[in-house]
Amino acid sequence: MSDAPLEGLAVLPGRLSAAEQRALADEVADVIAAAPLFTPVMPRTGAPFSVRMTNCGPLGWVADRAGYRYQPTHPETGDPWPAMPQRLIDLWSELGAPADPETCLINVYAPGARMGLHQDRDEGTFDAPVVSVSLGDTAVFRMGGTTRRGPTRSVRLASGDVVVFGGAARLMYHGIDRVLAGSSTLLPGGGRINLTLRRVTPWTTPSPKPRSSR
Ligand code: MD3
Ligand code: FE
Repeated sequence: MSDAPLEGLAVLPGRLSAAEQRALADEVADVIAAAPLFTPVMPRTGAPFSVRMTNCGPLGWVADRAGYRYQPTHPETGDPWPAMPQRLIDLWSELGAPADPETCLINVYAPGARMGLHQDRDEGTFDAPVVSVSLGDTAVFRMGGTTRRGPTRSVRLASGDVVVFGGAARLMYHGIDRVLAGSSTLLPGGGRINLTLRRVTPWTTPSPKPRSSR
């Protein structure tokens, strides 16, 4: 079996400047103030994630005893998710992703938080890439193939790094082994924030305007 990186994976180290990271971290703090972090739990067992989450954009990912799903409102406040910061919409389109992103999932890693190896399959389309933006402390990111077994490799994701998971990489297994405390001063109190931009529903490409015959 080949251990070449999956087709459709693009790692962009330092894609965001220090100033862009600062501005984005401030906008994310505003989102969290309006849509408080919640602790997702595993369906059925109710075991809590160590990562806390919130969302912005028209839809947001939630996890409770009933399952994993996207919904238009915050699970605790019932409010619609805050608007997606324009700079995230712009980043998404600069990376060549289609239509507009429908959600930005905000994962907050306090020291010691991690995320086990998993596949992201709750979206109604896998045709669009997932775009990940890392802020704050460096993460040890583990990525495998499109089946649970087989070789994995580990990559460090630092503040300002952006990763595009398109093509075959869209369905790769991945997780966060650990976060390196003290590796960044971006976030007050340390820790790490990961943003993932996604399409949840299929989009239709506008059909060409019929050309007038005269
Ligand atoms: C590959 N987040 O939110 S980012 C997730 O750092 C998630 O918080 C991790 O896994 C984090 O689902 C990893 C990298 C990532 C995110 C989403 C992906 C890789 C992905 C979706 C499909 C394929
Ligand atoms: Fe994931």
